[in-house]
This record gives sequence, structure tokens and C-alpha cells, in this order.
Amino acid sequence: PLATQGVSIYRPIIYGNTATVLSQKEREALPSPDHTHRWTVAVRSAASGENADQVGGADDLSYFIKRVTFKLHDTYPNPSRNVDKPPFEVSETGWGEFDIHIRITFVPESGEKAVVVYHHLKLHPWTASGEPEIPPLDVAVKAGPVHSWQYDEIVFHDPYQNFLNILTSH
Ligand code: SLL
Repeated sequence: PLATQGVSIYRPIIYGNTATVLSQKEREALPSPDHTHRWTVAVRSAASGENADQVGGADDLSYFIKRVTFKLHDTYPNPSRNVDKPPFEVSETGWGEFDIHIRITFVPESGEKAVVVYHHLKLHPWTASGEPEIPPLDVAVKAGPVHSWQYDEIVFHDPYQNFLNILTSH
């Protein structure tokens, strides 16, 4: 395929998680009642555009992203979770924070290597003192959902002409 020369093009994304404390009732209904939180980890578009008013504009990404693999902590069954269509996200319950390895694979026409980013799953609210202590659950419930998101840009240097056309026609 034809390569471009001296072209760099980027696509803005956000990745990260939201987390909420489970109610006592929800916990009792789970197969693992030691789980305290429900969380969602996701890769979303940070671009403004037609879909920007939708949650996260999540639909924007599939024209250049083929698959997102979220590698969870080994305490989870099938920890390597492949998501092949938007929304590129995984929802789970659990009790602990850990590093999630997020592998982004691009459409085959791109010829681009996969990109890996890391996200530390955040369940517990930040405290004013900045102490790493885990607040009691009733304090966490009052603090509301936790959001931890990172902005990033995926940069393609000298993309194939075909792929550049795909990127710019969106
Ligand atoms: C910790 N390093 O010790 C971390 C590990 C593991 C989190 C956290 C659920 C797993 C299951 C879960 O929350 N794992 O369903 O057994 O804090």
C-alpha cells in the first residue's frame, strides 16, 4: 500500500473508569458478596462532533479501532476481555484497585501496530488530605461515584494513504 510522507495525524481519546459503591442489597445478590463496588473501564473518543452529546461519543472510534483488550487482574475469570465493537468498555464488580492493561488494535487497513496504555482502576474517592487510606463505605457512598479518566492522543506517523482517507473522511 501507498505510504504518505511527512504526515502525522492524531485522534484524541479518553480512557479510565467510573466506580460506585454497591448497596447492601446488591451485594447480597452477587455470587461474591465480598465485592463492594461496581465499575466500568472504557476507551472513548474525546473528539467533539456529531455524536459528542452521546455518552462519551463512544460510537466514534470503530472506524479506526478494531478491538480493545482489557487485561484485568488475575483474580477475575477470563481476565483478558476482548471488545470488538463500541462501546469499548468492560463492567465488573470487585473489591480492589489494580492496574488494567488496555491494548488498542487498529483496523487491518491501517497496518498499524497495537498500542498499549495502562490505567489504575480507581474505586476509592480521593481524600482531602491526600492520604492513601481507604475511606469507610458509608463515607464513600456520600462522596458519590468515582471518576478517573486520562486524556491521550493516538498519533499515526506516515499512515497508509488508504488509512489516511479513512481517518479524514470521518
Ligand atoms: C489488592 N493488588 O490487593 C490488589 C488486587 C484484586 C481485585 C485487587 C475481585 C476478584 C474476585 C477483585 O476485586 N479483585 O472476584 O475474586 O488490592
